[in-house]
Amino acid sequence: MPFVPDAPLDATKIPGLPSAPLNARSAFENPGQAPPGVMSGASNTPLQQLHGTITPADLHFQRHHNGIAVLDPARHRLVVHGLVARPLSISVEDLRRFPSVTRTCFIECAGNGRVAYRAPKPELTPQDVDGMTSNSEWTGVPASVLLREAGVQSGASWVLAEGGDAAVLSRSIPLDKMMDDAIVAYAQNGEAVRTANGYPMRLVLPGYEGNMCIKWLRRLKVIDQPNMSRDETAKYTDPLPDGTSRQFSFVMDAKSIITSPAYPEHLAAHGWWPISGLAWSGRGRITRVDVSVDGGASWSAAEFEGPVLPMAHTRFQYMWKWAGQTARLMSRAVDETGYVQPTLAEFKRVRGTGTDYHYNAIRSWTVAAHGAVTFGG
Ligand SMILES: Nc1nc2c(c(=O)[nH]1)N[C@H]1C(S)=C(S)[C@@H](COP(=O)(O)O)O[C@H]1N2
Ligand SMILES: [Mo]
Repeated sequence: MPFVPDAPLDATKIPGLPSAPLNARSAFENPGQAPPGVMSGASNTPLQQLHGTITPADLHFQRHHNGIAVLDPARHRLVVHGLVARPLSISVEDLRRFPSVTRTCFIECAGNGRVAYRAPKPELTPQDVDGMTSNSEWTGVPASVLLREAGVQSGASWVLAEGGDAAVLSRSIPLDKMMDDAIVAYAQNGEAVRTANGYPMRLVLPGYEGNMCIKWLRRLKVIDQPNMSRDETAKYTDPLPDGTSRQFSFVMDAKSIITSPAYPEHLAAHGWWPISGLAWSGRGRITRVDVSVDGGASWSAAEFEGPVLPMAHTRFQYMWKWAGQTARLMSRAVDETGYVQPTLAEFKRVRGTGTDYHYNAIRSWTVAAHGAVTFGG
């Protein structure tokens, strides 16, 4: 348990605390991931407790298929091989000697939103609804630099990325994406990547489904066709109502969620309330977010609160004067390609009930006349 000091009645009358090796979160703030202790599953980010756009590293969601791997950076190697002129075996030290890049982007699990779509109920928090998306500043080496160092041979078109965890998770990534903006990241929000997020190195593919952002990265194999790994065949494929399936649906479509007011908040008084939330798109920048307080009958443009970066969480805000009526709050994101976040009815028509990934329909929160806020409605 961290030391929790009592707040003095008047902090100007006694000296403050001495410094500590780690500047801990205020003892009055207690955000946490949920559920804790999962072996093979997901720990969601408490979106309702965050401000701005960056997810603190210790609150970045975690999704692991067979536990959190603990890798010794002194022994870890990233092997680059396959259709290359010069196979490489790169240590963590070697990786840090290459020229680096830093960029902010979201990572969203392809299954984010599943519970709210499949089993909606009023008592869902933003963390429950959409807590498998997080936004970090990632630092590392462009995958293109490593692939050029290895010398990609003609005829190559895909790269198999593999993790060194007990899941040995592997995915095939189009070579074009790897050469465009993929990063082999060793740092997250200014410090080494957290253990659960792939220490000592992970793949970051801006805008692509989280599953492809291989953590604990140990191998990049240049190949001339997709590997057809378990996670790109048996999983991460979407059955459609017409009996066909969507496979290789890499890019995350535009989406948004209101994080406040949301369950379990309770509006204590009539008057002005900021409707605040996050919007993001795997296809580029968010260009507009509309907010409705009447269940989609009418919409108003929200403001952007901070940086609007491509493939990154964007914070929107809309000041709402609540007069005590029952209200249904919704947000609708539009990205720079002109793509508009679909309504739930549209989404259901196109994707059906068997769909298992890429849930980006518009969601709602209901504010009751007494101020209680619940999911859906
Ligand atoms: N090696 C490995 N990489 C992995 C996973 C894994 O279990 N093992 N999970 C994937 C999934 S499903 C997602 S959504 C993202 C989650 O990244 P995060 O835990 O850093 O949020 O990592 C991906 N990379
Ligand atoms: Mo995922």
